[in-house]
Amino acid sequence: MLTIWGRKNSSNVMPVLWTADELGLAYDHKMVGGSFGGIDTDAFRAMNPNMRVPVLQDGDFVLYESNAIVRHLARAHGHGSLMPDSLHDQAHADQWLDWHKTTLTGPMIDLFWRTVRCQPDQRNPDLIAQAKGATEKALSLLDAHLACRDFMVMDRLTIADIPLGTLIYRYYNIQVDHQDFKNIKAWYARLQDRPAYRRNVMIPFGTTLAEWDELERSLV
Ligand SMILES: N[C@@H](CCC(=O)N[C@@H](CS)C(=O)NCC(=O)O)C(=O)O
Repeated sequence: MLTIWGRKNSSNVMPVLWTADELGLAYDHKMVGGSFGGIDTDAFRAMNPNMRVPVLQDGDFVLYESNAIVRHLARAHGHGSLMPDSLHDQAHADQWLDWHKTTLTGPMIDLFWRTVRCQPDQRNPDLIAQAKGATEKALSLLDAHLACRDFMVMDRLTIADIPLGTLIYRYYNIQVDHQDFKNIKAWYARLQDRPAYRRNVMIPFGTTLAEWDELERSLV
């Protein structure tokens, strides 16, 4: 039996839960990290010395790094669905998974921490504007890529859509003015048609640190 470790409101855990759900996998879920704790233990450190979620455990096999877990689940269970068939499509999916981590995640998470996960009196409008500008610079490129396709790679949902689709929910639910990205919006609507996206990604996170904490406590 697979075990997925990590709190449901983490943008790194969500892609793993969404992938497992799309593939119809059975798994045991351990809500650890954040206010749930459980990652500062010898047992958890033995699985992930970074003391970060998510972690996938399958008997003696243990894997950390969210995008590596998404790739592994799709390789093991998702040929013909989440894992593209051809080497070229697989390479393009890898390209977008790397782009997600190296280009979009930094500014997007910066924007998130400077708005939602920051005490209201500590918010710095200049730094928020800077993070929003950097996020939208990256998103302009994503919008251009989506101009002539329905999904990131191929004509169906693949692993390339999953971590990026997770961050897009964050972007549209942070209380800032949103740039009018027509192609991203259409793709986001396509993702929202999927029950597994709604179940695993569209989890309200509030607009303030107090709301974030309260919503985290209400997760089961
Ligand atoms: N590169 C790692 C980053 C993992 C990470 O930073 N996870 C955060 C949650 S988003 C974490 O574990 N924070 C500590 C906590 O939740 O207690 C991955 O993609 O898996």
